[in-house]
Amino acid sequence: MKSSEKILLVIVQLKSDRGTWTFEDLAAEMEELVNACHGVVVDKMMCRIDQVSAGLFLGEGKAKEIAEICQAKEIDTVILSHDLKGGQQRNLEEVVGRKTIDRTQLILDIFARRAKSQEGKMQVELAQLEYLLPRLVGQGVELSRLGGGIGTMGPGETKLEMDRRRIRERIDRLHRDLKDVSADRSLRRKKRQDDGIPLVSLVGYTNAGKSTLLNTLTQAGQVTHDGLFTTLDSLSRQLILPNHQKTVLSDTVGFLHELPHHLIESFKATLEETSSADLLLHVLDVSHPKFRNLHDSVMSVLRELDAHEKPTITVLNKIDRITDKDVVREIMQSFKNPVAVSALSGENIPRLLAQIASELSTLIETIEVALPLDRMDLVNLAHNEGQVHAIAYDHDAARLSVSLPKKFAGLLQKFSLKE
Ligand SMILES: Nc1nc2c(ncn2[C@@H]2O[C@H](COP(=O)(O)OP(=O)(O)OP(=O)(O)O)[C@@H](O)[C@H]2O)c(=O)[nH]1
Ligand SMILES: [Mg+2]
Repeated sequence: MKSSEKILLVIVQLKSDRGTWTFEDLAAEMEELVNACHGVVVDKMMCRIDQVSAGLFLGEGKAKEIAEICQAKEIDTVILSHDLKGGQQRNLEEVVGRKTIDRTQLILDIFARRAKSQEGKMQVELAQLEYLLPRLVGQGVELSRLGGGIGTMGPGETKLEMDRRRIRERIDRLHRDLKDVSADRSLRRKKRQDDGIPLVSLVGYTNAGKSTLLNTLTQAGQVTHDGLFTTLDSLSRQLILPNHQKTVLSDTVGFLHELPHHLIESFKATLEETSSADLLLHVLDVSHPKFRNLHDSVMSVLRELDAHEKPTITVLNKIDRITDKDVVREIMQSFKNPVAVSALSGENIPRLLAQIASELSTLIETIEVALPLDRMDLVNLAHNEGQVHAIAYDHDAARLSVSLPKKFAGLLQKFSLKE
């Protein structure tokens, strides 16, 4: 594969989405994404669109202008910062005369390059094929008639399947295999819950410092790197808090502004670590000029995972890069449950550990109760909502030791064996 593909970036801003992301912000992020595929951005152009053209997406004049730049600068690939429909992509490619891909395809390409575990590769391939299927014409065509490179490879440098019938079969197969992996994972999770060990999950924008924090807290040896989407597979490690409480801390794939829906769907198994967590550590790189945008993007992915209302600590990271501590204090004002740290230097990590312990202690209570035998509803509740560590029946009561969320513990409190 050509590793120095020459790229023309077309940064699109639609009239409808003139929000908090400026052209410059979008361009900076697109450049990072291209870097992650080892492409070289030779030129970039801005493109404001008031009315999307059904056929070409852009206006005809703009498409011709792109074609001229491609000629003059010997561009290999045109990448749009906005998603295209299949027909628009083909038409645009025709006018431009170069391989033309959209943002989703670029992101999928990065994932395909980075996937290491079997599960990661399956998830990426599934996302790629589901993206591709509605874009094929007839029985199937080359993804791009204009050569390979960025956007055309599956995980592990395999060539993406291009035959419609075989893609369908492959998608079914991947769904089945991923379901098995997900079932394995649920079993392991259930075992941990039964042991009463809370799961603390790192979430955040890609490059926020999640893996660095995992390493600092647990010496996990997770790979860290200044670039986008370094981590794709989840990794869990035991973390013992200063109060000796055992927890499991998990690191997972980072989020991105408007993360393609296909990816979220196919990474559901990996992201279950997030949806089933007892506590989220939302890691935010406060040295990033647009850190508030990054925070909001993460919140919207969490919403999609239905995890946005989970107990959360906002970990304001990379404070070693901010010399004025008043600025840090001011930033702290605007976030829920903030702790400002440097995952790299270790600054304020003890404070974070204390905060984790304090959050967890407010969530779960372990009680010993003797429930009357005519209150099997409460025995069921203990089983369904908590972790029953021990249960014994005698002639008039079921004696249980159970850890469960405080709101349920309250219902059992009057049968407590301790004063
Ligand atoms: N200065 C500074 N750099 C940090 C800090 N934490 C992380 N970094 C750097 O930020 C970059 C990204 O860190 P990672 O830990 O790989 O980030 P991540 O959130 O795991 O990223 P993805 O896996 O891509 O989602 C690396 O170059 C780290 O060394 C910090 O507290 N201070
Ligand atoms: Mg990481």
